[in-house]
Amino acid sequence: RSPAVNALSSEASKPAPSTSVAGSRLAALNAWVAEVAALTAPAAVHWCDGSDAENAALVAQMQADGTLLPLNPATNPGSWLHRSDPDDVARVEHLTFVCTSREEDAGPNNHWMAPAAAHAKMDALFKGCMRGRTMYVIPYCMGPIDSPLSRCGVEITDSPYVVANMRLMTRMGAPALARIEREGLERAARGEGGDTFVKGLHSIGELDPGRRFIMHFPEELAIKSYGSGYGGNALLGKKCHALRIASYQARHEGWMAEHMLIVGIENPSGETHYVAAAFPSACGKTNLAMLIPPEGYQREGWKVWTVGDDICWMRPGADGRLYAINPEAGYFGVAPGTSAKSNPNALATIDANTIFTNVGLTADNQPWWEGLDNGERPATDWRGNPYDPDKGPAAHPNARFTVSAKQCPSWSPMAEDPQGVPISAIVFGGRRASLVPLVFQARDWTHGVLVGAAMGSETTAAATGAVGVMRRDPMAMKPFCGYNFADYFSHWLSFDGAGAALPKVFHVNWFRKGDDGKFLWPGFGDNLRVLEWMIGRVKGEAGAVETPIGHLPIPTDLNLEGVELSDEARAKLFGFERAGWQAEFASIGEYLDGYGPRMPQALKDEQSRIAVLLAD
Ligand code: SAT
Ligand code: MN
Repeated sequence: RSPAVNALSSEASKPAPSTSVAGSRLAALNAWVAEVAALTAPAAVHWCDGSDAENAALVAQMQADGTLLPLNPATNPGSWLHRSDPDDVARVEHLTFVCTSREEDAGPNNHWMAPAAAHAKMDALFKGCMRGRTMYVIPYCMGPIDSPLSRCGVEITDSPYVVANMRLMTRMGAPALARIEREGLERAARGEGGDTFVKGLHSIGELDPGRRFIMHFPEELAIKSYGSGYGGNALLGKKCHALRIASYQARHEGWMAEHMLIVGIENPSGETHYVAAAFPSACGKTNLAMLIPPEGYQREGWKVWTVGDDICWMRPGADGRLYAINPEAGYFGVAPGTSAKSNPNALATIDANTIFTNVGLTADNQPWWEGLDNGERPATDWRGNPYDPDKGPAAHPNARFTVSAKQCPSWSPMAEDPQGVPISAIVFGGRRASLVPLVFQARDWTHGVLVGAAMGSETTAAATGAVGVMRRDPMAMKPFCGYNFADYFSHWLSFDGAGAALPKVFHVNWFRKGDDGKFLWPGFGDNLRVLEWMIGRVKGEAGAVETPIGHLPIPTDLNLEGVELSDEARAKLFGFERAGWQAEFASIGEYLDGYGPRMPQALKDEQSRIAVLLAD
């Protein structure tokens, strides 16, 4: 029996009204959808148009079957709680694969499987897996619909939760389909083979961690994800497409797909500098992107504009500068720790029309998480059990909110600009309790690439596995680079062409701790002081001292008015610890050597040069 087309909710069980699954003017897309339907055997096929009516029907259906629980309409209008399977709460890096024809193209930074074997393994899982369910076809566009930097994809899924999240996180539905059709028809008219859109196939399957895989086929622009409903594993436009597949595409097409927030800093004269910053998952990208200036800065007229909080696509413009877009349309942020103190803009953003996943609940159905600190108390934990502090936190440490970017009070209208925003500074950073100072500047682009390549950070709850273990996470892309890191660093180095007006590169560490184990830097809004120094450096105005690891400010180079720092804090935040850096550079050298001869010589030379300076 052929599946019904565009049947929602209860209609899914009615007899099929149509024998065709044609929903597009693009034959290649129809053929792929038909092929997937034949494999997965759904009861119905629904092509998503992204309309309000469609969303309302899906939400009603999810409310009816308990996938979404309504939150208090007085405090959280239009908002919902989703409780995931307790074994499905984060990305699964050990089950995530990059399937290139040659293993060395995936690199030691990825798990690899031969494409034919991976397809066979996944197709066996997908066979008949949508029986009795509706299969949703989601055309989406990453980036403004009319931007030349944007790229499209189609995700097929059996999860209405995924549809609702994709609607918030991407430009989804009819406009995206129109772009996909136009690009596909143009390509066909040119007589070229291949697809212009990324094909993502997803099923929640049985949510069995033993039958869960996230497979990427960059050479085919394809993704197959089975057995998880969690964000990074299931919202395929996000990490799977916009980072793993896009990084591979970007390398071949001369652009960059990065795990970076994009923030605009407007000074009192009305001049805005855009900064792109790469931090690993759950290290404060959302907080920096939505920063609220300290009081003194507000009085002077400083403003902060949020362009993106997680992903940045950049390419050189005619003037040699890098121009960036945020490919996403929403935020998939970490809830725990989000408070009126840490991120008031995020709190304002999520006060309506938000999907919360795995947070706790108060007695009157308000969402609750550790660190929210608004005087409310949790009654129910993220699993739906009565809250008992002895049994763990009320919210899962990786509990999330999904919300449209435009609800953010600091949302930048430039996020819709098809040309993107010019980037003045690139910032790398991680969680480092020791050694790494508050901020330093790379001497030049090559040194900056080394600073990014050498990034280290303590692991967080965003992926399953141990938390707080220091690992190398180059450019915060360890889990997301769709090809060999050695080639990725070569690609980064290749931008240093003649006449390029590239951004200045910096490294920050908001997470330096004192002997008592407490953070030495206040962070959050006060991070603007560090951004101001960076912009001063970009303009050739701010001071710094030269050290083997780069240009370091002395405390008087920053505006620290109103910030109280102990002598220990000053010494550690602004100090250069030669012996520690010698050991760090030995470890960086070993790390680069681990990639063998593919590692670009220029990067190894840069490492050796600094190691020699450190030895003096
Ligand atoms: O991977 S997600 O996009 O779900 C969140 C993250 O880890 O950055
Ligand atoms: Mn991320």
